[in-house]
Parts: sequence; C-alpha cells; structure tokens
Amino acid sequence: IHRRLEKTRQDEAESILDFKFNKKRVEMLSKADEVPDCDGIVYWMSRDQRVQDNWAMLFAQRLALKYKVSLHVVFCLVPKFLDATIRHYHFILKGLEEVESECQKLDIPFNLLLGEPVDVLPDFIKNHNIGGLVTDFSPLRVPRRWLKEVKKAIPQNIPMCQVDAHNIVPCKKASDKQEYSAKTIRKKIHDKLPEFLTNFPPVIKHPYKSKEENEAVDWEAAEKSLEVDQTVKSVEWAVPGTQAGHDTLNEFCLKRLRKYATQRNDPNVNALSNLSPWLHFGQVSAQRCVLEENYDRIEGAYQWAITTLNNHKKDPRPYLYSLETLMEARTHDELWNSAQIQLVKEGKIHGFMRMYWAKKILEWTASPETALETAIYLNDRFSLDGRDPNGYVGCMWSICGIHDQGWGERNVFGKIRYMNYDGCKRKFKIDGYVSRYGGK
Ligand code: FO1
Repeated sequence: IHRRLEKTRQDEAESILDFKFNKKRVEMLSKADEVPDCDGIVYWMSRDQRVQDNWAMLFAQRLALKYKVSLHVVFCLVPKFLDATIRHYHFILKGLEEVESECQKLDIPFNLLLGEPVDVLPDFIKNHNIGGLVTDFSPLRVPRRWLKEVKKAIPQNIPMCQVDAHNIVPCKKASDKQEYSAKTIRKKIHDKLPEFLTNFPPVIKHPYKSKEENEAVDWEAAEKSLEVDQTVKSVEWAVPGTQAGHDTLNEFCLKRLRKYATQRNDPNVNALSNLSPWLHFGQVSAQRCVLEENYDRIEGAYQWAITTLNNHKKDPRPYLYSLETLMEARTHDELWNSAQIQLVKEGKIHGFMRMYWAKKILEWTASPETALETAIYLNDRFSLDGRDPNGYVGCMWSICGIHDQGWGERNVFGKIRYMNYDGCKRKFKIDGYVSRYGGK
C-alpha cells in the first residue's frame, strides 16, 4: 500500500490546488484570520504524526502555497505525558524519524522542539517569522490545555486554526450531543460519509524554501530530555512508523479482514486489524484504512473518476449483456469472447487483453457498479490469480481509472481511458488470437 500510495501521489501532485478542501474540518481559534507579511506557516503536529493523508498538514500547505511562503512542521516533545513510558515515546520518536525524512524530501523543514508547547512554540514562531499556525485536533484535557496556553502566548495578529485530521467525519460535526448508542452515532456518521470519505490529495514538494538551513534533529538529546519510566520495554510486534502501519493495514486487508465478521470476538483467532497503535499516534490515517477497504468499489476511486462515471451513468450502452452471456462468451465481439474463453480455459487473460476485456464490460453493462462487480466476479471466479490486490487494482484501473489520469470525455466512459476493437487491431493480429480461442 505504502509504495502504491507514494507512486500515486507523484502522479497526482499537480491536482492539489483544484482539490476542494472541506472547510468543515477547520476551526478558526484566533480572531485574526489574515496571514500578515511573513516568511512561513507552521503545522504544529501533535496527534497526527504523519505527513501524507493528513488534513492539518494539507491545510497548512494550502495556506503556505496561497501566501507563497515556506511551510514548517514542528512537534513539541514533552518530557512527560500522563503515565506514558519509554515504550510509548520509543514508538513516537521512531515514527517521527520517518516524518523528518519524508519532510526533508518535500522541502518542508521538520523541527522537534523539546519542552511544553507554550515554552517552545512562541519562540519558534518569532525566530522564523511565522505568520500562521495550524494544529491538529485532540479532545483530551492535556492537548486542550496546550492549545489554550499557546493561543494566549503567540502574537495575536497571526491566525491560528485547528484541523481535525484524525477522523473521517470531523468529531465536532459528527454530532452535537453525547450519543447514547452505537446505532444512533453510526447512522449520523454514515450519513455524512459521502461528503467526507473522499480521497486525499497529496502533500507536494513545497515550492517556497525556508530562509535558513534546517539542522537535523538530535534524537539522542530528545531521548535524554524525557523524564519517563525506562523499565517498560518496547513491544516487539508493533514496528513504529507510517510504513510499518501501512504494511499492517495491507496484511489485515489480505489475511484477516475476511475472518473479522465471524471471528472478531474470539481472542484465540488473529482476526483484528491490530492497527490501534499506528492510529493512536496518527502514523496511519483511519480514512486511509477505509479507502483501502474500498479497493473493489467505485467509492475507492478518485473523485474525478466517480464524478465522470456518474455524469455518464445514464448514457445509452451500445450493447447490454447479462452476467451469463458474458460468462459464456456469447457477445457480438469475437475478440472479447476469445479473451473470456482464454480466461475460462487457461485461468488467465493476456495482460493487454485484460484491459480491453474489463473496459468492454463497462461499456456493455447497465452501470459502472454492475461493471465492476461483473469484472471482479469473473476475474475472481476464473482467474488463477483472482481475489488478489492486483486483480482488484486491474479492474479498478480499467473501469474507474485508479492510478490513471482523465482522458478525452466520451459516452459511457466519461474521462476514463477508452479502448476499442480498432485499437487492438493496430496492436496485433486479431484473427490469430480469435482462431486460437474460438471467439467467433
Ligand atoms: N503529543 C505531543 O504533542 N507531544 C508529546 O510529546 C506527546 C507525547 C505522548 C506520549 C504518549 C501518548 O500516548 C501521547 C503523546 N502525545 C504527545 C499526545 C498525542 O499525540 C495525542 O495528542 C494524544 O494521544 C491525544 O489524542
């Protein structure tokens, strides 16, 4: 998942500015809402200790891009946090090392400040001539106290805002009262998913560099600054950091998710996600987890693809075939039939033909949802490598443009990349393939 996401983000980099940021995730904390003349914006990272898939980071970058100034990330490491021990701080510090190196690649200086936020943040803001402060959201008493203290201590002419980067539906928007049952709050959250369960734009390489060289974090000094119980050793099974968190998510989707429905309450069975440490420290985004689980649904596609497919949902289809007709390779198109026969006979369609095969299913069934279900069903039922992330991504690529860009708009496909019979004819001898599999 981690590598795939990194690749996708590079492809999507220019899309960040046309992404509509949902302002309901942002709460203005200061009276000042205009960024004064300054050198940079700072994201005070606390609960959501990750670079990508982070609405607070994304909002801070949009602000810095808008005012054409540098973007800084700071994490204030407090010597004690409730009864946390070295076990917890080890998880944080290792995760922040990954944050530091990711920030470096994006020309976003990362600074680990040692001490209480109110003691270290105002100086950072002054020394770097910061004109805007963005932070993430936590409902707990200690982070709320930090927020109040910092708000009072920083220059009142710079805007300060808080972004809920932890929840898919912002906590303060989910409900205006304490809910008394899972049923009631679940419905409130589900009703808001169409608005908030979107894909993430990427945090991009920041085009405005900060004035001074950023020195690397002194991780030894950080560890020495802690006043915590050193006897509770780190846990072996949970490797800190976003990459390891994504690997755990991947493994959950592949191996445990299918057991979850029936075996989640059996402590002898490994059926749970085991993601809570990475979610707690914000090294993995809960929204990312859900998006990954939409790996085989239209909702898991990019916003542009969902929009374009919906815009063309009512277009008349040139042909409409049932699952049986498709399964038995009885369409008008001998090339498509041959691919389907190859799938049934050999348990695999040739890589190029697979794209044509899936894209024609989009064109010859009633809706993109039906098309995706049909393609996944046939692929999972007959393909030897079915029921695999590659198969889902293959069908999602063909039918809803995952990892692809938009192309010239047309009937049924919208901006989804189009393929047709003549295109195949230009690539290879069709009658060779057709006579081999008897698609006539
Ligand atoms: N947040 C910080 O901004 N700085 C810290 O040094 C820090 C230490 C810490 C240790 C254990 C722990 O479970 C949480 C810790 N947090 C720290 C808070 C965390 O980032 C979240 O804000 C809280 O967990 C509340 O959701």
